[in-house]
Order: sequence, then structure tokens, then C-alpha cells
Amino acid sequence: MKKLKEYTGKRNFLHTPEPAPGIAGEAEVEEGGRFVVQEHHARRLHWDFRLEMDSVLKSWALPKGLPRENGERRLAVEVEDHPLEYLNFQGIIPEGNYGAGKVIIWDRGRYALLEKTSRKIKVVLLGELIRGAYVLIKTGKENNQWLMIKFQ
Ligand SMILES: [Mn+2]
Repeated sequence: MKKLKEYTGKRNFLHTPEPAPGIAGEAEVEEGGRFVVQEHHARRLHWDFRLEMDSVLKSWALPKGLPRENGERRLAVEVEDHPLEYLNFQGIIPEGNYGAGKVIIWDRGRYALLEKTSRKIKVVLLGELIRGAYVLIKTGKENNQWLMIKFQ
């Protein structure tokens, strides 16, 4: 899958327990409006926020996690699209591999899309820990920098 070329290019699936795209078989992965937040104990602790969109997981790394209060904004760095199979991934990425460290599923659930443009994604997240409305806004300067803001 072309969209996942960057994901595949950064990883050697003989050495990382992370899923190779399509390994579970796309048919086995039920489609539709899911999200996951993974706590990733890499060189620097961060939280990866992933939204199922266009048959991949659109992904952002948040150094401080998701905003918790209304009006709170957090930096969200857009990273490469991940395969849908990553929704269920947790485990330890061994030293020497891209993103080495422990990955824990911190929350997951479904989302409703309220608005989507190339620079703005507005969603309602219905997870186990997280329930609320959030907007992601591309900040412009750095191409991969977004802000995630809780607004309800
Ligand atoms: Mn990560």
C-alpha cells in the first residue's frame, strides 16, 4: 500500500513486533471510525494519537499527551500513516529499531467526524478515558506541526 511506504520503510518486520501492513488481512479489520492513543516509552515519552481515516491510521505524536481541559492546547506532530492493524498493537519494540521502547494502549474507542479540511480535523472522541470534542489544527510554519485543542 503506497500510503504506508514511509511506515514500511522505517521498520524491519523481522526485528520489530509491530504489524506489517496487511498482515492481519484488511478484510479482518472491521472498518469505521476508530481511534487509539498509545503511550510510547521511546527515547522521549510521548503519546501517539491515531484516527482511522481513508483505510489507514492518521497519526500524531503528542509530547504531553492529549489536552484534558476545555480550551487546553497541546502540540501534535504529524507522523507517518500507520496500518489499521496498529489499532491493537502494544508491546516492546526492541533496541536498535525505529521507535524502540514500550508501547501501551492508553485509550481507544470510536469517533465522530464533525469537520475535515486539509488543515483542520474536528472530532468527538468516545473512548474509555476520553470523551469530548477536539480539534486538530495545522499551525502552518512547520509542515508537520499541529495543535490539538479540547473544546467541549
Ligand atoms: Mn510513537
